[in-house]
Amino acid sequence: MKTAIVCLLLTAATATVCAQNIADSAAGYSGTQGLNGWWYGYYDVSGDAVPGYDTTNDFAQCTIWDGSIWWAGDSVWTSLVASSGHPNGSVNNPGRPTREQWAVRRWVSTVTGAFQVYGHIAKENTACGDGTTAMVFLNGTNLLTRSLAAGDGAGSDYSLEVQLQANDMLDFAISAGCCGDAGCDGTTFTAVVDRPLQWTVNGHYYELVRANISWPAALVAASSRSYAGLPGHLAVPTSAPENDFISLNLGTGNPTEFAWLGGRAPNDDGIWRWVSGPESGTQFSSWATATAPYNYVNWGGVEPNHSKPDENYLMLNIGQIYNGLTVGQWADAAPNPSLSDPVIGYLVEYEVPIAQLFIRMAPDAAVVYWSTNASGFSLQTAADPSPTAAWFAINGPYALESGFYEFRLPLVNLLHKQYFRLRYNRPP
Ligand SMILES: [Ca+2]
Ligand SMILES: [Ca+2]
Ligand SMILES: [Ca+2]
Repeated sequence: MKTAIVCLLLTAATATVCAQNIADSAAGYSGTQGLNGWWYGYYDVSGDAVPGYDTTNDFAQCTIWDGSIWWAGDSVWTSLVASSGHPNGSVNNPGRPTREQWAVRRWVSTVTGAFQVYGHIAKENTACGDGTTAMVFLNGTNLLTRSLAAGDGAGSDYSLEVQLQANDMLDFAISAGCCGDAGCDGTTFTAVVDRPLQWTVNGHYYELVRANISWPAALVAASSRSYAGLPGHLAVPTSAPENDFISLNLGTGNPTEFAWLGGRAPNDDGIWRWVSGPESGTQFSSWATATAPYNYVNWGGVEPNHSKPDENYLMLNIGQIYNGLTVGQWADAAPNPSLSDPVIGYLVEYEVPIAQLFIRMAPDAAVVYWSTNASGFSLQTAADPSPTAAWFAINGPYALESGFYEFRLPLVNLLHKQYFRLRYNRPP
């Protein structure tokens, strides 16, 4: 077994952090307050003389540890376990006195810099009640509020890009929801703090996100993330050094662990394409044979062996040697993780957004189209190309086909010369 760990000495902090993981609410859970930076508490809303959640004065520590659960008190439902919590209700609180309390899990930062905070939010008991509300605060500033319907057992992921200083407080709170009914309010709320790792050769950042997720969902989820102002996409290793950086630095060393990459055989014909990032649409493999322009693949053993229907999605071995595949080697997988396709998450690559703009004249329209590795680009037009000209947004709708956005401007709308440009609007 080969494991590789890269340790970063973080500035303005005493901690040396190995690889990307800084904190994990489930893995770091314990019966000791403050261990691993995690604290277990609550906000007694009904007893708060000054309405509103105040990080400094309103967080009270749970005092009862029963061997597996932290409780705010004997007479309330307010409690926390490794991956979930339960609030108390102000209107209906089955079997216990009514009183509004949030369950609050706190992490106190030991690090400084830009980080990702992400996890999953879902209802645990979907049988009754009025739902719950999950919230994230950074030193009391609300970063996220997500209302969960009573029956939302599937829930959803969240990700936040945050700037942290040492001793900053991240609070993950669960309230009884809209109407104070705490029936069936057990709520999954996980939190991971990590720092994507930068490969100095190209400046890109890479991150492993643990999630039980299909390849199509991972493609969307990766594109919704950003880090250091850079948009994310499902990772695309186009060379051996890039693939090595990912597999060595984000490898887990655990048995039976693979992660999604941004490759797919979209037509089920052995023609593999990168379908995320700036390489989107470019072929990289014909069955197991590398193709131009990258001339790089890292299939292992008999892969791609297409042993199941729709085994057309690319996964990377990030664990240990598995069925003859060494760490860093690729295999084709069906879109959903399974025992034979043991995918435990996805790899995100963050890089400077680019877009290429093309214009083609059709008989009835000017067809403006572009490819990009990021959302957040918008099309603009002007009669004068100077920077000070009046540029007008063309708000679409844009068709999206084969990785290209497309907009058709009917010729009758074209007067004289017309110029087009793409603007990147995503906030840093
Ligand atoms: Ca509720
Ligand atoms: Ca890449
Ligand atoms: Ca396979």
